Amino acid sequence: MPEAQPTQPPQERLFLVFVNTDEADDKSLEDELEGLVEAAGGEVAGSTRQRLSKPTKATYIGSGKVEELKVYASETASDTVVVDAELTGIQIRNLEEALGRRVVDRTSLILDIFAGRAKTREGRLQVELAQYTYRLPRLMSVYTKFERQRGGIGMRGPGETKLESDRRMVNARIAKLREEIEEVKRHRHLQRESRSNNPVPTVSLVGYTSAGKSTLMNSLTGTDLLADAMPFATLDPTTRRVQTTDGFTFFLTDTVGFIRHLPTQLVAAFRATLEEVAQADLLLHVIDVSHEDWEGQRDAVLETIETIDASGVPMVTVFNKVDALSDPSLARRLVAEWPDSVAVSALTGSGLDDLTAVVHRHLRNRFGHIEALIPYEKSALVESCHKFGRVLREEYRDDGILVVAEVVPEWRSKLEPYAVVE
Ligand SMILES: Nc1nc2c(ncn2[C@@H]2O[C@H](COP(=O)(O)OP(=O)(O)OP(=O)(O)O)[C@@H](O)[C@H]2O)c(=O)[nH]1
Ligand SMILES: [Mg+2]
Repeated sequence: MPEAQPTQPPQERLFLVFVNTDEADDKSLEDELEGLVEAAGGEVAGSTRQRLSKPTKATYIGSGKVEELKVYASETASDTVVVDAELTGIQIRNLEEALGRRVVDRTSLILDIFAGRAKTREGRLQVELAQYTYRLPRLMSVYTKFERQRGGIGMRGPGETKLESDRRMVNARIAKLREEIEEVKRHRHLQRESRSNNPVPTVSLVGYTSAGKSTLMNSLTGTDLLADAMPFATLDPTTRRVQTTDGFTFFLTDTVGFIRHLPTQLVAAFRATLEEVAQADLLLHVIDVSHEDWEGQRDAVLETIETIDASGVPMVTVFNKVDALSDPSLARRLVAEWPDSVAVSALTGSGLDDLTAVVHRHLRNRFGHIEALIPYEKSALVESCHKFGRVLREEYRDDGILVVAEVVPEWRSKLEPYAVVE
């Protein structure tokens, strides 16, 4: 008997609908959606474009386009249709009925990738919460037709409809997830508090997905994090200590990348993770300057930074992938034009010394100057000044230890009671 060959399950074939893109101008937006489909484990079967000044309520895209799409989808043997927009439950249901196949929007596609990537408990909880909050308002339309069919002899009277019980279940699950995330968050706060007793400054990498954040983290700290051209290679945050050549140390965090139209449910669910970003002392905004639409990506990141209330955190702009630039002078021009920016290649390591110098300069600025007379029984405070700041003068007197130092604000406030007022 011939042995059965192990076979890969066939990949789901997806047909894409780009909305308001132009092949000539928006190639990178279209490539981005294709990248998302591949990251979700699907195969692109084909695509079409739709110009829309105003989406229709029933099907988002126009009725003529729906007919056209039906033909394309069956000609290409597509299992699923992806619309590069956020659809309502009613639009999804109507499109699925008209096309006879599953319909997925941009948000569900991104949520799907996240669901496949989340590894830590917190990451999984956050993704599940995002999925439920996305689905809850869409449950209604899934059951509307079904509910209509249910009414009738023998079906009347008290009792819960399927929709009501499903909704109740989802709401209960959402409440439970929120509670669990709260619990993880409390634990994090405790960790953060213990870190503020040990106030090494923190720096967060932010940037568009695939900008090179993890590659930069690997080069700066010698970690071996996954760096991949696939969007959302990183989901769960990683923090490592970095020591510069002149002995200055800081914590560097690599975290989830941003994308245009990042689903709001995802931003809300990832609040705990993103709060870390908002509380950093400095952000390193990594930009893939070799990407044709790096300016659009930069703007999307700046918008997200605002949504997570991190726009008050000082930021250094890191123009990455300069090794891949066809015009190498671009990097020089950008650095000259943008304050607080550096040009690097996370891959080859060029410019990394400039980067650590800029980081050092920034973090030094946030150190406060203090002159204090510390009683001998509190001499541990002097030790801390050495550890977490720079001691400029140290004098052992009869009445205590006179210290002139530059320290981070947390320590400055601890020394304040002993400050020497001139
Ligand atoms: N040529 C070149 N490629 C780079 C450079 N930095 C990163 N890359 C490549 O860009 C791709 C994405 O890099 P990652 O480090 O995974 O990007 P990321 O910002 O962490 O992306 P996400 O985790 O998905 O948000 C990988 O294929 C890297 O090898 C660089 O300086 N030059
Ligand atoms: Mg990464």
